[in-house]
Amino acid sequence: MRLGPAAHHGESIHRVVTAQHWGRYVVTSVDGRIVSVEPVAGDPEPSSIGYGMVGALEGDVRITRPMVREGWLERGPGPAGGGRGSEPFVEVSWDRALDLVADQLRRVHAESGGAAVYGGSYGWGSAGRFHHPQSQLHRFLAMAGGYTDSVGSYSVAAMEAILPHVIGGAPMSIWSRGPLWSAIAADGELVVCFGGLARKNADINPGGVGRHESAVWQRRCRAAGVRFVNVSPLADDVDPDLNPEWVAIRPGTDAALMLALSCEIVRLGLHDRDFLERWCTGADVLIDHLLGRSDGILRDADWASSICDVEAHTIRSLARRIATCRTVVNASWSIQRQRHGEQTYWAAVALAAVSGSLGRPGGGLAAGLGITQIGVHGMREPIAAFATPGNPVEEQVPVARIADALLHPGTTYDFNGRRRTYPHLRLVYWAGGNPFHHHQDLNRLVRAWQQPETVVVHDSFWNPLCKHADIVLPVATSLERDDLAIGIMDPVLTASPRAVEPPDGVRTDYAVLSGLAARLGFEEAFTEGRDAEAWVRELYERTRTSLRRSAEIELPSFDAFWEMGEIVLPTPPRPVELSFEGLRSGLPLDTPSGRIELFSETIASFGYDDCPGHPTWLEPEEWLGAAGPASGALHLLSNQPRTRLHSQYDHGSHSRGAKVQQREPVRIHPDDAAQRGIADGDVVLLHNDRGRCLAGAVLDDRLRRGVIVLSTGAWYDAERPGGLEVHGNPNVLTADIGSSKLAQGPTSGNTLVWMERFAGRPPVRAFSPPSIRPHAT
Ligand SMILES: Nc1nc2c(c(=O)[nH]1)N[C@H]1C(S)=C(S)[C@@H](COP(=O)(O)OP(=O)(O)OC[C@H]3O[C@@H](n4cnc5c(=O)[nH]c(N)nc54)[C@H](O)[C@@H]3O)O[C@H]1N2
Ligand SMILES: Nc1nc2c(c(=O)[nH]1)N[C@H]1C(S)=C(S)[C@@H](COP(=O)(O)OP(=O)(O)OC[C@H]3O[C@@H](n4cnc5c(=O)[nH]c(N)nc54)[C@H](O)[C@@H]3O)O[C@H]1N2
Ligand SMILES: [Mo]
Repeated sequence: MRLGPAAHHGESIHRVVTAQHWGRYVVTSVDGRIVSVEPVAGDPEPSSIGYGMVGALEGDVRITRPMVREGWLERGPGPAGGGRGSEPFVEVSWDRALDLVADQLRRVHAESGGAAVYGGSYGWGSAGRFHHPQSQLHRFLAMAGGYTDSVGSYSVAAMEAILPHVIGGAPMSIWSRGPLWSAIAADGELVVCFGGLARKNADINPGGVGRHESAVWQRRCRAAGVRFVNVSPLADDVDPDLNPEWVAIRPGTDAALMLALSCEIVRLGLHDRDFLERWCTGADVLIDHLLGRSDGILRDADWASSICDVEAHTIRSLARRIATCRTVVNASWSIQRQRHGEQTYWAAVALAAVSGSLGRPGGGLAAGLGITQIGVHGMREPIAAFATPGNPVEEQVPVARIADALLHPGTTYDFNGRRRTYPHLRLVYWAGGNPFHHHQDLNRLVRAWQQPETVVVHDSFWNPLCKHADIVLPVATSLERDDLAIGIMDPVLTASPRAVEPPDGVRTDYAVLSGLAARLGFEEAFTEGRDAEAWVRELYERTRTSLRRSAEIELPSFDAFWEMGEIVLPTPPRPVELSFEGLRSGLPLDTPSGRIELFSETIASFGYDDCPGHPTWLEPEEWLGAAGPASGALHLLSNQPRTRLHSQYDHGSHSRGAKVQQREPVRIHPDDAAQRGIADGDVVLLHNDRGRCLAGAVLDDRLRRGVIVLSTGAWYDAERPGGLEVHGNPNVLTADIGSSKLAQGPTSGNTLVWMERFAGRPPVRAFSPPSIRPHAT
C-alpha cells in the first residue's frame, strides 16, 4: 500500500517534496530513478548536502539482499576472533535471515535475559516521525523482552550530565532557554562564540529543516549592530559576512579562558553582584577560586594567556566588553566533546552569571546557537511519534563507553554519582547509526566488536558498520517510503512521500521488525494491526487531536495535509518558567538550591578527581600546551563535515566531489605544511600511537598554526583490521576516554597527531562491497 504523491505524476516523471535532516527538496525521478534534487522554493539558504543524493541509491554500494557473514553461518554465533570485518558474506533469503535473527533473540533472552541484548543503537537515522529507525527498534526490542540501552549522546554528553546539576531542567532544555536571534537583533550587542558559529552546522536539524533561516538571522543581527567574536582555532568558524573578531585559542583550553574572563570582570568590580547573591549559590566559592584565595593562583588574563595562547590584553579587553555590553555567551558543543568538557560548560554558565546579561533580553547563555535550528524558533507543540513502550530492562551504558562494555563485561565504573557494572552483552542490534563512524579509537572498537556472539544491522549501504556485522538486513532509505516529518524546534510539518520505490528485495525497518515480531509471537502488539500507511495517518490524527486539545490548533484532514504538503505550526514565545528571565523574577530552578549552582554540593560529594565541585580548568592528558612545538605534534580537530551529515551519503557525489586524491581533505596551515615538505593536494599520513590514516592535504591559512582539521565521516577503510586506514577517518586517531566520571562523554576533541607526506597510493575501497558468495539456501 502507498500514499499518493503530494505532487503530480507524469507518464514516467515523478516529482515530490521530501524531508531530510538537511532540508526539504523537490526530488524528480524518471522511470524510478532520481535524476534531480532541488531545494524547495522559499528556502533562503538551502543546504548543498541534498545534491549528493542523486545517483546514490543505486550501484553495488547498495545492499539489496539479506547477508550473513560466512563464518557466522558456518560456525554459528560466538566471538568472532577477527572474522567480523574481514570474512565474506553469503546472500540468504529474507525468511532465512529473519529466522536466524529471531532464533538468536529467543536464545539470548532465554539464557541471559534482555540485558544481554545491546539495543542502544545510537545514531541519527533519517527524518520521519514513523519510520525513525531507533523508535522502531526500541519499540520492537522492548516488546521482545527488553534490551540494554545507551544513555547520553555523542553530541552533548558532558553538557547533558552537568547542566541539570547547575541550572536544572531536563538535560536538553537549555536549547529552548537561550536567547532567540530575534531577541539578540533587538537587544543584544555582543555574541561571544566559543567554538564558533560554523554556518555548515545549521544545514541540518534532527527530523528536518523547514527553511534554513539561521544565517539570515545572523546577518540581521549584524545589520542591527551586534558584534561577533569567534573564539576558535579556525578563522572561518564564524562567517566573514558577520565581520567577526578572531580569538585564535589553543584547542582544549576554553574553560581557562572563561574563568579568566570572569576573574577580570570581578577584578574590575563589574560583576553582577545582585544576581550572583540572589539567584546563584556558591558565587563566593567561585570568586575565591578565581582570585586565588583558596590556593594562591590568581586566574586572571596572564594566567590564561599562557594556557590558551591568547594575548593577556585581548582577554582583558574582551572581559570589559562582556561586562558592559548585552552579551550572549555562546558555547558550541565541540568544546564539551573533550576531556573535562563538563567544566567548560560550567565555566560558561559562570561567565554568563557574572556578566550581568543572564536573564536579560537578547543576552545570557546559549548552548549551540547557530547549530541546527537553535535560536531560530521558539518551542512548538509536540507531534506524535511511533511510541516506545517502557523497556523492561533497566541496564544502560553511557553511549560512548560501548567498547569498554564489550571488552570488560562485569567490571565497574563511575557515572554521575553512581557506581555501575557493565553488562555481559551477547547480541548487538543496530539500526540508524554507524559506530564505525561515530566512535573514538576505531582500532580498539574493531577489537571490542569481535566479542559479542551476534551483530545484527539494518542499513541501506555497504558502509563499515555493515561490513563488520554478522547479519545485514537491507532497508529502504527515507527517499523510498512515506512519512510525515518535522524537526526539533522547527515549525514546518511536512508530508514526505516516497520519491522512488525501494529496489526489489529491500524492506522498510518496519516491515523487517514486523516480520521478526511475527516469528516471536507479538506481531499484533507491535503493529496494532496497522500497515505503514495506516500508521502515518494515525500519527497525524493523534497530532490533530492533541493540538486541538492543548493549543486549540485546528489541522486539516490528513488527505488535505498530504495534498498541501506542509503546515507551518505556531512557535509561541517560551514559557517564562524555562527562562533565566523567570529566575530573575523569582521563579526557582529545579536545582537543589533552586538557584544556579556555581558550587554544587552534589557534585562535590561524588569526590571525583576529574570533576570537582565548582568550575575548574583541568589540564587534559593530550594538548599542545603539554606537547610543546618541538615535538612536531599537531592538534587534530575532527569537526562536523560540510558536505554531508556525519557518514551519511559519503558515497554520494557531493561528498566525493570534495575529496583529494579520493581521500578526505585535511586542512593544514601553509607554514606547518612547509615545515613538513607537504604541498597542496599531497597524500599525507596522520599517525599517533592509536592509529594511522591517510588524507589529502589542503593548505589553508585560516587555521591557527599547529592545528589541523580532518572532518568526521569518511567511511572507515583499513588495509587490514586495525591496519592503515586509507580514506581519512579521524576516529582511528581519537582516544576512547570518558570526559570524566560524571558524564563519561566522548572526547574526540583532544587528539594530537603527527603528519607527513605519504608516497604510496593504496586504493580506496570504502565504497566497494565486501566479497559476497552467491545465494545459500
Ligand atoms: N571524531 C569525531 N567523531 C564524532 C564526532 C566528532 O565531532 N568527531 N561527532 C559525534 C557526533 S556529535 C555524533 S551525533 C555522531 C553521529 O554518528 P551517527 O549518527 O551514527 O552517524 P550517521 O552517519 O548519521 O549514521 C546514521 C546511519 O543510519 C543509516 N540510516 C539512515 N536512515 C536510516 C533508516 O531509515 N533506517 C536504518 N536502519 N538506517 C538508516 C545511515 O545509512 C547511516 O549509516 O558522531 C560522533 N562522532
Ligand atoms: N553540515 C553538518 N552540520 C552538522 C553536522 C554534520 O554532520 N554536518 N552534525 C550535527 C551534529 S550531530 C552536531 S552534534 C553539531 C555539532 O556542533 P559542534 O560540536 O559545535 O560542531 P563542530 O563542527 O564539531 O565544531 C565546531 C567548531 O569548534 C571548533 N573547535 C574545536 N575544538 C575547539 C576548542 O577546543 N575550542 C574552541 N574554542 N573551538 C574548538 C572547531 O574549529 C569546529 O569547527 O553539528 C551538527 N551540524
Ligand atoms: Mo551530534
